[in-house]
Amino acid sequence: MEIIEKEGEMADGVKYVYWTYGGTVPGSFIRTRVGDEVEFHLKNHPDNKLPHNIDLHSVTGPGGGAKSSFVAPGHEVVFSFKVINQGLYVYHCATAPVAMHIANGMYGLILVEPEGGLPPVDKEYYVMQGDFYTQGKNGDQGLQPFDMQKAVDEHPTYVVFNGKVGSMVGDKAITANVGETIRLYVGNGGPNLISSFHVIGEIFDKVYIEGGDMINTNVQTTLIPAGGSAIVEFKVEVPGTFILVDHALTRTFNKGSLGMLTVKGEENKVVYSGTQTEGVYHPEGGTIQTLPGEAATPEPKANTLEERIQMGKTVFSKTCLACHQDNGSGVKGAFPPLAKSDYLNADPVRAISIILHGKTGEVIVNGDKYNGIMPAQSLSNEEVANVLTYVYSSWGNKKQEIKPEQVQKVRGK
Ligand code: HEC
Ligand SMILES: [Cu+2]
Repeated sequence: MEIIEKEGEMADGVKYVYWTYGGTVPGSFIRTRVGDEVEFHLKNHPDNKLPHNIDLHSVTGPGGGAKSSFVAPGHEVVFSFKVINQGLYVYHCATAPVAMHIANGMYGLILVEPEGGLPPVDKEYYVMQGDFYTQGKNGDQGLQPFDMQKAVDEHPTYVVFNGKVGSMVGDKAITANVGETIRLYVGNGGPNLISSFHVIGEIFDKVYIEGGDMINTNVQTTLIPAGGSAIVEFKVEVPGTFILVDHALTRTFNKGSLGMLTVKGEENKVVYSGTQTEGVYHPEGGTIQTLPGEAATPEPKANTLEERIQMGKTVFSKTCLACHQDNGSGVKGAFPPLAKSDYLNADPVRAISIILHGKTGEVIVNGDKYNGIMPAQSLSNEEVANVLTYVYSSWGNKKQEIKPEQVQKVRGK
């Protein structure tokens, strides 16, 4: 294994100097079986600036190998060990300051399979969470140096899977087909945070707790300690996009720990129906009630452009404001702006579709990238027309009226 110190991208426009095992964060996945005798070669690239070493949690011996593997730039060390205990183990650099070496990306996983190997599955993936500390704020552009004080305070700027924001989303998402069983080797490099690992829309059929051989079943969220791991397995029954998160959710939505699993295949309406009916819900004692048999109050309709804008404003305040903000400014890095949005103005049909069907995946709005989740909004054709007309008529957008008939067309597709 070769240690490489190199500049990479933490997030769009945010550069960071990573220290890596094998050029990637996490480092190369090492696969062994109980009883294997491993001869380990650790090389420190001559262009590197620092000495490093490796502590493999699967090694029984002083420092997990750290003592025998200390290596200066331009050198190679060799040591041997026998893997005695099965499990999924973290390895990491243990050169002082250890937390800094880890915070710069020096960790990975080594699997020790039981005799005969783990039971077969259809797909296996490697995911490792880590927390990163930069001198600038989240999203500050350019090369960002490591911030020791933030690390000491345990206030990461980024919390990510596989070394960077967006490493597993969009076309980099992990994939599977309906009916397949997936095994995730999940590790947490830390250095500091504990991960509450969860996949939105899935239940883990099996979890090898903490990477050992005790198996728990039917788990929603599994705890992965800093410097620890878990093996999770689940069968995917329905198609869709499943979101991998640290369920400490501000990390996920504000610091980057979000990944995606895209599952293709046939729908299974028994396992998951999709929305079956959607009706008005008025709890007892609510102000407006329609009794069975009584004609429902017809939805008010806008007759003029003015009325449409007025009514659209009400929908906006109730439905969109929480994310896109009062003046349509959005929240940088999380919710794209609707004010003067080039993306919005370019294509009204697409805008209608986003409101009806929701949106995930990367979008670029006014030059800034966003990669969040907008849930589908359950609004009537009239409401969608009104709210979009309001948005188009506000904040410097290209004025235009959207009619309920246009919304119906997109809905019907
Ligand atoms: C829960 C938060 C949330 C709510 C509520 C929400 N959105 Fe969004 N919206 C988002 C996110 C996040 C994106 C970006 C999605 C992506 O990255 O793929 C987005 C994207 C958009 C876009 C395309 C990008 C742009 O800025 O032009 C439009 C248009 C939009 N939303 C309009 C609306 C309207 C209108 C409403 C109310 C009916 C609404 N949204 C409600 C979160 C939200
Ligand atoms: Cu190191």
